[in-house]
Amino acid sequence: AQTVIKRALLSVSDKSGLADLGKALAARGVELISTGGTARALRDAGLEVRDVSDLTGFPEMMDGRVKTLHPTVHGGLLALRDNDEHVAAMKEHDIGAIDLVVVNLYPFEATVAKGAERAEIIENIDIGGPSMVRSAAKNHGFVTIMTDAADYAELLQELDAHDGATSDAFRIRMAGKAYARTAAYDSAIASWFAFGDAFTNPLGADALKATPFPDTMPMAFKREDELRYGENPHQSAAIYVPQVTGTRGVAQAAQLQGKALSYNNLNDADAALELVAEFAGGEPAVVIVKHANPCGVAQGVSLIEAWNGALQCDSVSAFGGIVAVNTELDGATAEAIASIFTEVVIAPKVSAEARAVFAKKKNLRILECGTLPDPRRDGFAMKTIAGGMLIQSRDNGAVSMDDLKVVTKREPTAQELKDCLFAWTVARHVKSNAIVYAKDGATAGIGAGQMNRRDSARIAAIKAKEAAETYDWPSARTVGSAVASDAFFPFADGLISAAEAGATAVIQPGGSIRDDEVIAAADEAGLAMVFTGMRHFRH
Ligand code: 93A
Repeated sequence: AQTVIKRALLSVSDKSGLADLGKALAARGVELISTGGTARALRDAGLEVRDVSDLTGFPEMMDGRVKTLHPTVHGGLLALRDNDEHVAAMKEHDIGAIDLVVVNLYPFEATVAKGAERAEIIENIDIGGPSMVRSAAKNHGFVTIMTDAADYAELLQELDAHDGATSDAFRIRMAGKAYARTAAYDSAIASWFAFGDAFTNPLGADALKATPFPDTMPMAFKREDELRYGENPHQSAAIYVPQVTGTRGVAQAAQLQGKALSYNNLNDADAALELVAEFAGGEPAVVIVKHANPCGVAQGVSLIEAWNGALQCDSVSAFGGIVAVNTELDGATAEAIASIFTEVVIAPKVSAEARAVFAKKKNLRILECGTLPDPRRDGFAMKTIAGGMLIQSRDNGAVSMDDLKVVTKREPTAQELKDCLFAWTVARHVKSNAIVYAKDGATAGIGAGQMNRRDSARIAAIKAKEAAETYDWPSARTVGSAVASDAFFPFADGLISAAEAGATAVIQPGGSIRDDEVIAAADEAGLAMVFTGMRHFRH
């Protein structure tokens, strides 16, 4: 069906492009009908407009809550023009057909995002707008629905190409887009009710603790960017950001320079930032990530010292790495980072000196994230599986000194305990099975992603040995180190491997049915071992 567009109803909160569209429609002989603010904007542009209130015989009332919710409007949108009964009903009730609807909705998402009070947020839940959008889209056989100013130009091209009508294909595409918009809009509202921040949530802070897994998962995300490709060049990818949460992280970081961020860059930068955020407010810290696993982590009295400590853990893997720091990035550290091939650097702040250094490396991607994300925040982690999606709460659990239980004859020394907690902090950010050796606030060896724990322990030790050869150290840094295991040692073999590498202290969750054997092996090797009672699998 090709309906020549004679009457258009325009009702938009975002008035960009409105005057031009109104003029273009009027020039094509289309009658314009509009709500209060939209009508005013069109009149200001010198156009003739009929008020909706004139059409309905009702004034806009209740602070605008009821403007277009009327049979004259919805009958004009929903009537099937080729149905005799519908046409007769239109005639009987003096309802004129509406051929084109241009609507965008009250800015609910933006109102939440700006931290408005609850009453203002509620007032920005649009009722009449989505109703018109849905009516017009349902009747897309006859009615054209426009919900995005970016499509106005194409609409005019359609009218010119089809003698004042639009093509079926265009109306169908715009109808699909319209329902995607109302679906996303209601999702944003539902997510605000479910998880909105503590100040604006209708139930206050406690609502955040209420059952996090509703029967249907309201999640409203909007596309931030299309990415060149996904994990591999034959995959496509995009980045989405949630519309109503206040959490900030890699997705909100400002890119100061460099090539466009890839899917892997973003994934790795996220892993690096989340780990370095564990050291927020502490000594300067550096994390180097490769393939979403840290290959070097260190703290130091200065950032450059931390960089050297992190690099020395595994300088081979650091090639092409993603670097995150927990404090303002200074010029000297920037020089050191820029001296090896690096893909991405992310910092809360990048000093003028550091910027000048990086400016010489045009391709290097530099991100500035402002504040560091809170590692202990609530939230969700999602993963798709064939035919479904797994959702879990974030791994935000943490242990403190008080939670640690010494299980060996020997107590760890104060330094061993410090190294244990450092290794443990890193291990939770390493893919399982994770084994991390640490000494004096730096990782000495990292074993990641193996299918058994003993192999992770051995791989980490091999890397430490190679580092010792590279830097001509008398021994590997694993000698006299603390070793962390993300989950319990199911057998003594992994622990024995760690002892052979020179570890003197162990931190692990405990809880294996063979804990006794593992503890006995630790005692025999003279190790001190603490249990955390908490596991940190990461897959
Ligand atoms: O308050 S509403 O839910 N009730 C309505 O009947 C209604 N009709 C249109 N919101 C309604 N609208 C919305 O008003 C539109 O979706 C649009 O966002 C806005 C345009 O108002 P104005 O023309 O006064 O700027």
